[in-house]
Amino acid sequence: MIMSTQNQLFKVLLPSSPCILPLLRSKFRKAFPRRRLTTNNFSTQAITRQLSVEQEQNIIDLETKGHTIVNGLFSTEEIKKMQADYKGIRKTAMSIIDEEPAQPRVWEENGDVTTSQYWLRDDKVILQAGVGRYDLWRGFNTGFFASEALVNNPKLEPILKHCLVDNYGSYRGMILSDPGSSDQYFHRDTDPLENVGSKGKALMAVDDFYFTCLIPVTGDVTPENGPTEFLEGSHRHCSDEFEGLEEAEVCCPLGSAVLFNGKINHRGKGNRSEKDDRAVVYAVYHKEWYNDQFRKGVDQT
Ligand SMILES: O=C(O)CCC(=O)C(=O)O
Repeated sequence: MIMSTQNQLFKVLLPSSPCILPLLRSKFRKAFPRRRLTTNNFSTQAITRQLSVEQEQNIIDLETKGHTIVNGLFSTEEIKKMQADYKGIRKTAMSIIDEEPAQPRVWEENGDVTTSQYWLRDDKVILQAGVGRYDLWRGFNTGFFASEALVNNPKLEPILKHCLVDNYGSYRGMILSDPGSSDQYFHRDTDPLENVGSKGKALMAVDDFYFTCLIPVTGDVTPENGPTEFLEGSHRHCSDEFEGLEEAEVCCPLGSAVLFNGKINHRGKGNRSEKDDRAVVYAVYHKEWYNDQFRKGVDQT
C-alpha cells in the first residue's frame, strides 16, 4: 500500500518527461524495493515494513500455521542474566506452592468443563497447568523478565508491529514444568469472546489481537522435556471445525522463541526427561482494548 502511495507521489513530484521517467523509476525502485511474499492464503500487500527474509517467513508461518520460531533473540550475556533471575523466581514460586492452600478452579474451555487449581500470596498468582506444571501468571514480572530485551526485543518487535499494528502492550509470566509433569489441557490463550459457550465463533471474526512468545529459560525445549503442541491452523477455526487439523510438536533452542497467535489451540506436553527442569517465559503481547488480567475460575476479589 505504501508502495502505491509512493508511486503516486512520484508522479506528482517529477516532471512527466516520458524518457526520464523509466530511469528515475528504476532508481527509485532500487532504493525502495517492493517486498513481496509468496503464500497462498493471505494478502501479501499488507507487509510494507522493511523486514528480513526470516521475519517475512515468520509472518507467513503465523498466518498459515499459527506459530513460528524466531531465532537468535538473546545474547549469551542476556541468557546468563535470565537464568540467574530465574533461580530466585523459582524459589519464591515453590515456597508459595508448598506453603499456601491450593484453591480449586473449574471453567469451560473449547466447550469442555476443565478442572485445575491455583495458589495466591500477596500480588502473586500461580495457576496449575497440568500435574507438575505451574503458570506463574501474576507478580513475577521482575529483573530480566521486565527488561527491554523482553519488552521491546529488536528482532521480535517488527513482527509484532506487523501483526498488531498499534496500541498494544505486553506482560510476562513463566511456565515451570518439572520432570514427570503431565500434558497440559488444550486451550487458546484468548477468551472465546462469547457470553455463552466457548467455541470461538466471534473470536474468528475479530482481527488478530493477541500473540504469545514462549522463551526457553533453563535450556533447549526438546521432545523429552516438553515441546509445545499446536493444532495447526486452529487460529482460523471454531472448535467444532477442529477435526482434521494436524497436530505439531514444536521444540525450541535456548536463545530463540516460539511465537504464536493467541487464538491457536495448543498445550504444553509433559516433561518425560529425568532431570530437566524445563522452564519457559511467556511474553504476551495484546491490543490495549483486551483485558488479560482475568482468568475464569480464579477468585480475584
Ligand atoms: O508450556 C508450554 O509449552 C505451553 C504453555 C502455554 O500453553 C501457554 O503459555 O499458553
